[in-house]
Amino acid sequence: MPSLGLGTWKSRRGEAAAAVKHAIGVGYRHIDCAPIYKNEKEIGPSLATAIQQNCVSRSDLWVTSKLWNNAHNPKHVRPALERSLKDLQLDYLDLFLIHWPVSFRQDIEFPRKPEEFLAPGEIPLIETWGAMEKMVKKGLCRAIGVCNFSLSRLQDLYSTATIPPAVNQIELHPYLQQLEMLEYCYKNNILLTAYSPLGSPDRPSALKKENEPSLLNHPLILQLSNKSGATPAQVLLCWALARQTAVIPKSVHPERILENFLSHELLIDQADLRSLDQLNLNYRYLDGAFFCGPGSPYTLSKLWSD
Ligand code: NDP
Ligand code: 1BO
Repeated sequence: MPSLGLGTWKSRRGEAAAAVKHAIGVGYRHIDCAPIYKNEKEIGPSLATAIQQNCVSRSDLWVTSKLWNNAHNPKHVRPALERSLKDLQLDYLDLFLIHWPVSFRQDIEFPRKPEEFLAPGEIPLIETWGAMEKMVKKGLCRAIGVCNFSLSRLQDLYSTATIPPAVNQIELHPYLQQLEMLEYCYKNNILLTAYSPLGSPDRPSALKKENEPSLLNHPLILQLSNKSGATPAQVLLCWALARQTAVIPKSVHPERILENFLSHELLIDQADLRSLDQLNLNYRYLDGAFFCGPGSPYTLSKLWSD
């Protein structure tokens, strides 16, 4: 999996297609998608055109998509994957991920009432996983993995799966370093992909807390940016890459798409990068509280606790 990819959450219609086209043009070979981002239909033609015009071959491109929370029933897995394939205009995905360990009723895209959730365990995730394994055998995806799995949930899956998870895509940045997870995944050959590596500043305000700490403006990051000549975003991306995680910054601006991509060529002093390790706050920008409101069968402590 190419270690630096383009994120597409919040890339709006009218922006996502151009962002993907530009990204491929400057050298990205990894695009992170999901049906809940509501832009796979727009991204599909950009991928198809890039392949048809020989900007990139399909085999050099890594496309990830995800199974949304209302399709955990094993019988819904294949139709959901086929829908993403159709929208993305692909024959297979390189990576298919369970988006969250949280299940909804099939007719619900985003629950507003407690009864629209399925209780934890009502569809055991190992059964969803079994259906994902079948998708690999059918050739509809090359690899399967998960997102937002706590360490204990990942260990459970790893010990029971026939095909072990290839990837856990989780929030990772200097304020949320997840060292135990990093060590476990490294030892067990599971890749970690860092999402929200810049602090996800364009999240809708309903998903933001008051007085969130800013990553891009942290004095130490600005200091390292001045010292190295890299931009603050590049410092954060270099930090993620130095930890041997993949990283998928989102941007719809051509100059930032290029700036972010160039991170993997920058040589920032490793000791300077390691100085960011002191910034850990165990702080989540995307803590999943939107799944854990009053009456929900999900709680933050169960979602993340190990
Ligand atoms: P990021 O941390 O990537 O931040 C994106 C924001 O940073 C946008 O506002 C973007 O603005 C801005 N930005 C991008 N590049 C720069 C730069 N060089 N300088 C300054 N600002 C910049 O947040 P995301 O939450 O989007 O995470 C990245 C991707 O990870 C998502 O898009 C998605 O693909 C994936 N993800 C997966 C999740 C999961 O549950 N599996 C959860 C969250 C994210 P602009 O676009 O205007 O340039
Ligand atoms: C609900 C947010 C999903 C981002 O991947």
